[in-house]
Amino acid sequence: MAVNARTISDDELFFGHKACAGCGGALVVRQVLKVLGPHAVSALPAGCMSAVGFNFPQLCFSNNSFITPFAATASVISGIEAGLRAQGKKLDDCTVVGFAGDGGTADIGIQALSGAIDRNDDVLYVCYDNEAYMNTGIQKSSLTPFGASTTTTPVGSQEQGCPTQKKNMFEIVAAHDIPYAATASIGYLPDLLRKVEKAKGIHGTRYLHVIAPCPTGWGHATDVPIDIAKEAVDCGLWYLAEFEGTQVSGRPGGKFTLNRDPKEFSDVVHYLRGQKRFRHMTDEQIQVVVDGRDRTWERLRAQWK
Ligand SMILES: Cc1ncc(C[n+]2csc(CCOP(=O)(O)OP(=O)(O)O)c2C)c(N)n1
Repeated sequence: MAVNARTISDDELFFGHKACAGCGGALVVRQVLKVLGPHAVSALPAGCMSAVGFNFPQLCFSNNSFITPFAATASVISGIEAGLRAQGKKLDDCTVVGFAGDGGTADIGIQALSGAIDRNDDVLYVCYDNEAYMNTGIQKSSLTPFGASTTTTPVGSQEQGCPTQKKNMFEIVAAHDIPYAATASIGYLPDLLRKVEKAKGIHGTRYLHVIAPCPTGWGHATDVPIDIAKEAVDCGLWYLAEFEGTQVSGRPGGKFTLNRDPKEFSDVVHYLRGQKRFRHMTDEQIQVVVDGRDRTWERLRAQWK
């Protein structure tokens, strides 16, 4: 039975999935595939997007799409790319794209990703960052922000949420001198779509890191993920930037561009208090967050402007 008949519109490639209401990750997959088109070949590791997208017989991808082992997103897209090239396919027409969560990218998948960038495989890697291992019940990853309550960093007499700072994946990836990398937010969709379009037109490895709120794990209403993702940028806890490596920029070592530099940040406390995972945070913990933000922006403004 053709269960994936294209009933919505021809550019919708990811629909009918079983993601929670308001899932930011699902929006990332849907929007990126819209730009890449039906010949894109995608691969997704264990994580929410494969769990909600491949429920046989209700398969929710209209393009060719694969599930990979948890650690192997970048290895699998490298293999698909090699296979397509061996068949004489032009990768301009069929972008090979991986979609992985923050755990699948910054923890277990980082070795495969680093290897793909080192080989400059002709693939696009998209990390939808919901800041924890959501599919298995909200465990801390290395991209969980300081203070966030998760099931492995609970709040109680001994612990006050996540004790570590969010790892800076964008700059780790840029340090490989990758042809193109960018950060994005579902709160700034036109910026995200522009970056996907740009990545599509570049050969070699490309990386997009998109902040994607998760109402279930972050503890906010299902109709506000876009607002929360926008607020993350506006209050300065997430920045929108691009990196063009030597191959693209022509500048040895590459070039960073800050896409948005708010004159004034919106209120961090408002951002934190709007999410259950941060509601326990003390004034001291909030000050750590604000000081970290200010130090980051001082560095960005001094180096990238
Ligand atoms: C080798 C291995 N270890 C653990 C798991 C269990 N597992 C499946 S999905 C998942 C969480 C994935 O988290 P993340 O990559 O952040 O994506 P999200 O679920 O948030 O979309 C885990 C731990 C697995 N499938 N394979």
